[in-house]
Amino acid sequence: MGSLRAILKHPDDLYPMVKLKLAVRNAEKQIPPEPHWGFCYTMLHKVSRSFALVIQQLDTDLRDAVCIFYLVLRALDTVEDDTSISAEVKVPILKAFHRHIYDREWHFACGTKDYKVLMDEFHHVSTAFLELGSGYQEAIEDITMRMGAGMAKFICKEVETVDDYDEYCHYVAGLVGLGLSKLFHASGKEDLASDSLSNSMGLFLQKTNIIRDYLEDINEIPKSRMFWPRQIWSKYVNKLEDLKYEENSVKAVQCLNDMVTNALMHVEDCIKYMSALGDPAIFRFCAIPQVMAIGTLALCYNNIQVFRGVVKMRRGLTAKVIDRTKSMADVYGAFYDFSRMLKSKVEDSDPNARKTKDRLEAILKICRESGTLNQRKSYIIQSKPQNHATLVSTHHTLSYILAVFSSPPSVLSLLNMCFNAIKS
Ligand code: IN0
Repeated sequence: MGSLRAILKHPDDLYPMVKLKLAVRNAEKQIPPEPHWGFCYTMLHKVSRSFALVIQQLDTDLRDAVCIFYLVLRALDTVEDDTSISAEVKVPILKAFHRHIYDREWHFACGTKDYKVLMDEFHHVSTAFLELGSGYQEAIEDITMRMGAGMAKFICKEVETVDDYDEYCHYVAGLVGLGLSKLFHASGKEDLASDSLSNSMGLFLQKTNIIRDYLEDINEIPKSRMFWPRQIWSKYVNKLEDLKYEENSVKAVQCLNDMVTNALMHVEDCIKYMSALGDPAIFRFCAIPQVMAIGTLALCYNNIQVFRGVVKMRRGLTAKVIDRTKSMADVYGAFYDFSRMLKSKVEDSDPNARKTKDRLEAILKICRESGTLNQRKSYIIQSKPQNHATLVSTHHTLSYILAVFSSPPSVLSLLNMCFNAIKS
């Protein structure tokens, strides 16, 4: 994003962006002194940016367990994703990964940039893992074992049917949901959620990523990665890569809309899962990625740009979601707004228009029946004139900065802070 233009267009993004920037800066300062924990939290910030902040808001022992779980999964992912490693080398590593986490000596050179550092210095992660409570260790080990085996299965297998697609997403994301539910339960803060609802939480996030990342995955060097199921794309084109060619634009968008409609199937379960959470920090941790996902789907639907470049929510909207997602009422409000935005994009000529609208109507109904919608700040409607919104937002931002600093910063450093929040 990084553009002043986006801020001028959405002036009320400024306040949450500055707030987020300061919160990230503050969280990055709170790195534990022990070298292994220091490495883990520094790495967490490098590989997940804003999500690290939400993890850091969890209570201490759960926070440590989730941090390690996140890094173990990222490491497993790094092995799976590295297209330069042959299947013969990769499969045994994936299958044995749940044992490697107990071995302080183990490491395997792969990945690039921050992920290479994570892999080279994996001993810090295993050292920290061995300090977790046994309930946490067992949950992480069990999920790592099942995920590694599932990933190994799909190394030599294509995603053909919609069932394969659900199975693949179960291994790489649904199991994360099952693992997190176990960690929440082990912390004593939540009842144990059902496997089926936990699975849906992961499937909704992962399917959104797979939809959004079409171009990046198909253009992967040395070998394309293909996660869109043949059963869906073969209704529109002969080869998955044909979707990126301009002459197939109409078919490509129809296929994309079919994929979005498939992902929407999980929303009801996700809402059920979130509404059963009791701890406010765990709730935010779960709800923020879900709201980002429905926002991303709303952006991707009927959008040819998915096949041309990167389609991501603007940074200001991300900051707004992080700032505003605190309660179930906020979740209903966000799902309602983004579903309405999606519905307004459905064209009657789309082959799945009826199905998409039915799914959206079902989501809108759940949100309406929650009885909480009139309390929300809308994500879509710009209710105030731009210049008024700019003034209000600037006032909010300045009041916030003055409130968090014990001695008021100079005008120059104030401007600098706003500029940094927009730029980075
Ligand atoms: C996650 C999930 C996640 C969070 C909370 C509850 C969940 C329940 C079920 C399954 C997953 C759940 O959230 C992260 C979000 C994230 O990493 N965001 C990135 C943005 C991005 O585009 O990468 C950020 O930098 O902010 C997530 O996407 N996944 C994940 C991984 C591990 C854990 Cl412990 C939790 C990845 C995935 C594949 C969707 C499961």
